[in-house]
Amino acid sequence: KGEEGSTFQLPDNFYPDKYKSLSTTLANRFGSDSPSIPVSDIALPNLQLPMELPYNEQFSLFVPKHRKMAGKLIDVFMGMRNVQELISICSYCQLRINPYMFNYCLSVAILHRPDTKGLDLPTFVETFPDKFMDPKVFRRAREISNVVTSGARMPITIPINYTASEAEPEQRVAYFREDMGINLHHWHWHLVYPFEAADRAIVNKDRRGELFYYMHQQIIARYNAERMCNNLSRVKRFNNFREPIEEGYFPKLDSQVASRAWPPRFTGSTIRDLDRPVDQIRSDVSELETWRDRFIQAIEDNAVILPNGRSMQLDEATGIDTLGNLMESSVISRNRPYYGDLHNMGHVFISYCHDPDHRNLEQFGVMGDSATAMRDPIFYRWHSYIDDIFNLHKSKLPRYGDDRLDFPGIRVSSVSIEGAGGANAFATQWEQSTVELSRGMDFTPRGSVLARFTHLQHEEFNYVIDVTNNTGRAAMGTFRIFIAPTLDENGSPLPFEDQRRLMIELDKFSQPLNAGNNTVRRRSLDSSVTIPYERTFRSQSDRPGDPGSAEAAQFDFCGCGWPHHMLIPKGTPAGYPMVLFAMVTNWDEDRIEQDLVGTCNDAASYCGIRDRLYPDRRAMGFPFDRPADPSVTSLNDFLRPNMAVRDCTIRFTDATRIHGQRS
Ligand code: CUO
Repeated sequence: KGEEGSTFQLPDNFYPDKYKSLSTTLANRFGSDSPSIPVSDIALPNLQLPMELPYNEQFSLFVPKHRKMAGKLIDVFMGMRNVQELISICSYCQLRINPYMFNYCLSVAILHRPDTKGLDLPTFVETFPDKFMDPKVFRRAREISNVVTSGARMPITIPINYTASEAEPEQRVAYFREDMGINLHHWHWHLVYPFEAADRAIVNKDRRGELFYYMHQQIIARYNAERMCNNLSRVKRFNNFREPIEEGYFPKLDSQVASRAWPPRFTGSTIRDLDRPVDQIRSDVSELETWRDRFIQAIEDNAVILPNGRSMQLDEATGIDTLGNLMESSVISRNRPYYGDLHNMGHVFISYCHDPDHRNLEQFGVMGDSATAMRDPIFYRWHSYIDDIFNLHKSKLPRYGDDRLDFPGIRVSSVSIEGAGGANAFATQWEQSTVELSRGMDFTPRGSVLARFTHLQHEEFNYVIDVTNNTGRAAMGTFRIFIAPTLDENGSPLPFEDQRRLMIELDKFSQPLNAGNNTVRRRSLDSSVTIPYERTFRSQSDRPGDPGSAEAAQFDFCGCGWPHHMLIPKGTPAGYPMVLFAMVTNWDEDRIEQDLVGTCNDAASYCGIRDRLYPDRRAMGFPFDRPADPSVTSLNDFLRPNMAVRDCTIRFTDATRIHGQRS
């Protein structure tokens, strides 16, 4: 059994509960209508490597051995000749392969196989809710599903602040770190951009390394704004690997698969040399430092050393992409043996600092899993450091001159917002939403079990941008909208160089401009960085159309995207000052010619577009991706006629409403 070349036949109706959602989705769509799944005889591929991970262990994309196992399993799923075979191999795998790894690899395969495109991936929070919420919920779910009939069940409420008390200052931004939508976005991003697969096309996506840099840079910019709204200073980068980590983190998550609590990290922990035979990890902290030094050397030399000893120049257009792939690293790194695996192994070192030699038989902490890493304050310190290194490269690039910044004949006379918050004021508050738990429990409750949780929300608004087109004919503009804090932690105006790194992309879109005056209105809901609320937290009852219908498939098409409810930072009750920035560039110079019919592209800024080129020719983060001319000391110095700014505030109201019951 399990040997290469042998065949197997499984009974129908074989799925254990843990896999139900993903596997039945596949079978419902392509198999029969009945819950039983036809299993065909197939030649069994070699699954020895993926089967080495015990069934009840945690699985981490960042652990090299796990990554290799997953790469192999992805290859197996990708290699099945048709969906029938894929279903068959799934049914063979699911009692034998670790559920987390199975779910990850099957998700990657479904996203990348031509014959499963458009298939509904059940939201990960429903499949593995234990990665996203307080385990007390599951105990309660068990209780109520035994005693209360499904129609009479009230949602189980998850408190918003349950991982630390107010004595921990970092807790002020726990609503951001522990937000389900943010963690789901991060999980999905890494699903769309896997590190390893034999089919290089899965890994080698257009500007993948650059997007790794940019998407995580934006997370840091957003987190810093969030911190500043909460009277915390900008995040301190984790650049000295020998220094104790000040921030502790106690995740209060249980793994249902491993039947274990996720390990905490105590205040003052230090990363230590790793020697964990069980994970085939043996690496010293000094190795991390060596990779770091080589990486920085490459930036200083503006060239990467290739395995054959030659060097490859880093150019202005693609240097950041090369560095991103080298840093992450993925199998498309130009020289993994030399530059190593800096970013991923940073996650690994941090996530094992409580048990570096496995003497206590402990698993990794939340930093070891892309679905949970963003809960931990150290995630932001690590990625802030990574971002600083990328910024060294960006700082060496030529400054943008008039030729790159101007749009001759186009003048943006004003930008503003209109909405329920009042003129140029964003309004935020708490909101409660529900998520379905019944699919992801380790028992099968009869009927629905809902968890109610609290998250940040903003009032929707419109951007209003007045543009004069003096070119004498119609033009097409690319609108680029950002927002940033205006004052530093001490209340002094932020210098341009600091402020540009805090710029949060809110939207980017193209729009025709008639000759003469134009007033462009754009809805916040249409943002190019977010996915709609319903896609982040969809539950069966929210879903339009019949499961498996074309309508449902389109709706579920892709889960990557910043959650819309987190578009705007929290602000403060008094109104936190921010500056809104709008720029119009020449679409003829920015555009990428490609067919976007049927693609999921509503969060393209942070996620790209599936199977397509990144839809903007400019550097990601343009025009703030690099320092400006030294004469520019403030944002006002930077402005051109085709740009405009507006001072705004974000006013937070400490009240909670139920989603769908808008005030
Ligand atoms: Cu997304 Cu470090 O890459 O977590």
